[in-house]
Amino acid sequence: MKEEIEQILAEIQALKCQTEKEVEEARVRLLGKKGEITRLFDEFRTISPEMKREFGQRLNVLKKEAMAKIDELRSSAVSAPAASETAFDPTMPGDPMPLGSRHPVSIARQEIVNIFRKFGYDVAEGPEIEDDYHVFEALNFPPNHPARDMQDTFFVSTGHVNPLLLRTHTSSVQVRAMETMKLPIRVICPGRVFRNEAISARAHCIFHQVEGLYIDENVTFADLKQAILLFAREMFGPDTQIRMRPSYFPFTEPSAEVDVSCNICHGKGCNICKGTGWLEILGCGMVDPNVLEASGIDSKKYSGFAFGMGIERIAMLKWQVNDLRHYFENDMRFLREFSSCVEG
Ligand code: 2U9
Repeated sequence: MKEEIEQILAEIQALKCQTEKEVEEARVRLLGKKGEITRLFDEFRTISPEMKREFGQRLNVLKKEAMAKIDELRSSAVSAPAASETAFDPTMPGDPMPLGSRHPVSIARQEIVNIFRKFGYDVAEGPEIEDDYHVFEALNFPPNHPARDMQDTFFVSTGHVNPLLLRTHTSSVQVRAMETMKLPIRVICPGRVFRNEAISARAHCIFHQVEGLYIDENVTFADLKQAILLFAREMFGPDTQIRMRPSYFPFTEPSAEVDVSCNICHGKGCNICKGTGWLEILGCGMVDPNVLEASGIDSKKYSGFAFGMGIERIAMLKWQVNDLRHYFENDMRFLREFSSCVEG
């Protein structure tokens, strides 16, 4: 028995295993029900009491050594790779990659821009962080106009003559176009704008606009009305009617707000148009001579019209979405509704 114990001890010390499976096999061979150490314990029961004292201690040491070695080997062994890892088949087709879809605001912007491109307008973009001059001063806003108030505008820097701010409309892009482009100008400016507004179903502090500007000799209000009518019919259908209501903006004179006939009830009155048969879509007007002169354009020779619309509002009317906040929350259930929309 002594030699056997010495031999198993040497075997334990030399034992090496790579995988968890090999460790388990070694454990069964040494300590399992029919293992070598278990067999020695069985033999131990049959030996004389004098020998028991000597071999009892040796056997206990052997068992402890074996258990410690198995624990040590188990903690360093690598687990066997899963069947799926070993059976990788490079000829199998890959997992399908789910494709996203265009955001409805992006679809509506593209549709509006494409309509005006067809009419011969160029597309211009400009900075979202602007200066007071391009957002307010060049557009005939008096110094104390409420839009300049911190309640309405997000200022990036204050205390300067020409502070930096987040543009509240894309009109600043048209001002830059007037400064840099040769006349006549026909330009459309899509972009993101920022207003210090409480978020609700009808208002948001970030939204998107498309504004347009046309300056040439002899541009009249009749040209403006025709451009808006053609746009409305392209956007909302060939039977669409428009009506203009007088309005006021610092940068246009005269100014108007434009409604289109309700494309849901066709003028009969429904809850989308609140029973009126009309839906407001944009504001417009003849560019104020002060605005032309501020950018160095001779207002005696040239005249122009301008218009502006909120893209979210157009998209709400087009797809009958009743809460503006849907456009900003990125709820997949909402976005998926537009996956089959193709812009015109
Ligand atoms: C220049 C001269 C004139 C752009 C215009 C509007 C009328 C207008 C609003 C509609 C809803 C903005 O998104 S909204 O809140 N816009 O009503 N915008 S005329 O007039 C300009 C722009 C640039 C140089």
